[in-house]
Formats: sequence, C-alpha cells, structure tokens
Amino acid sequence: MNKLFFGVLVSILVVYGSVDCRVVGSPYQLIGSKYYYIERSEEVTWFGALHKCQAIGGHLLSIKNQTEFDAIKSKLEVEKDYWIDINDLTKEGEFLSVVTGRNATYFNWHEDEPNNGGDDENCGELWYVNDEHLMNDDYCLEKEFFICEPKDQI
Ligand SMILES: *[C@@H]1O[C@H](CO)[C@@H](O)[C@H](O)[C@H]1NC(C)=O
Ligand SMILES: *[C@@H]1O[C@H](CO)[C@@H](O)[C@H](O)[C@H]1NC(C)=O
Ligand SMILES: [Ca+2]
Ligand SMILES: [Ca+2]
Repeated sequence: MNKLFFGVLVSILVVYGSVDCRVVGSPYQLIGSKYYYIERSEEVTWFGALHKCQAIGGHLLSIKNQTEFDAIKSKLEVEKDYWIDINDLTKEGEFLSVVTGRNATYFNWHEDEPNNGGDDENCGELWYVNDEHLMNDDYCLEKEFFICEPKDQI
C-alpha cells in the first residue's frame, strides 16, 4: 500500500469514526447552538432525573440566557413539565444550580412563583400553565419529564 493511499484511508477512518461517535447513538440533539436531551416518555422525580442525566453522560439543563431558553421552549410539548437544575434544597429561597453548585443566574418564573407551596417545593421545573412553559418550584418527588445537557457543555 503506498503512503498516500494509507494516509487517505486513515483520514477517512478518523473522520468517519469521530462522526460516528458524536452523532450515531448519541441521545443529544442540536437545538439552537447547543445539544440537549429532552425526555418525552418517562416521568421521574427530580432526583431520578439527576441520575438519568448522569447515565447518559450529562447533567440537568442549566439555562444560561433568554436565547437558549427560547430555543428549548419551542421544542417542549404543551401540558408537560420538565425538571431542570435549579433547586433551593440547601437554603430556602436561594436557588442554586446543581450543575455548578453556585447561585443560578438566569430565572424566568411564572407569576407568583417561586412560592414554596406546602412549604415543600424545592426543585425547579419548566411548568406549562397559562399557555407557556416558565419556571416554577415544585415538590421534588413529583414525577415529571426532564431535560439534560452533555456533561461538558457550558
Ligand atoms: C446566550 O448563550 C448562548 C450560549 O448558549 C450564546 O451563544 C449567546 O451569545 C448568549 N446570548 C446572549 C444574548 O447572551
Ligand atoms: C446567592 O443568592 C442569594 C439570594 O438568593 C444571595 O443572598 C447570596 O448573596 C448569593 N450568593 C452569591 C455568592 O452571590
Ligand atoms: Ca423552596
Ligand atoms: Ca411553586
């Protein structure tokens, strides 16, 4: 086999291999400029969602800004609710991202939320009410759908 042919063959294998790893078999889809997994069939608790995202090499969705939120919102199904990363499990009323361990930075709550309903709502979701998905604090053991991002996605 001549060197040129060998080089071309290796290049093809490398390119094909990397495409294969990233696309085929990946649960993530490109939405806007980033990758996400939106669970649409199984509802789990917020803690269950943490594990499910980890199991696919990710973490719960951590929304960074309005642009990102709008892109994701357009892919959600009406009447369905989805867990995200924010929670005030550590200190009532202080919403941290479970991904960064720090104060969450982007919020877009439904009116009168977060209300810590029943003194026991500590997990963040995208809640569908009044014709749109916006943030709400909900009871962490409620079963809902969820959204994950790949682990190293900022
Ligand atoms: C929002 O975040 C995305 C990355 O998710 C970034 O590309 C974009 O520039 C940001 N937009 C604004 C308005 O900050
Ligand atoms: C985090 O947010 C809370 C309010 O929810 C605030 O009191 C606190 O100072 C913030 N912490 C940091 C490190 O910014
Ligand atoms: Ca709370
Ligand atoms: Ca609430």
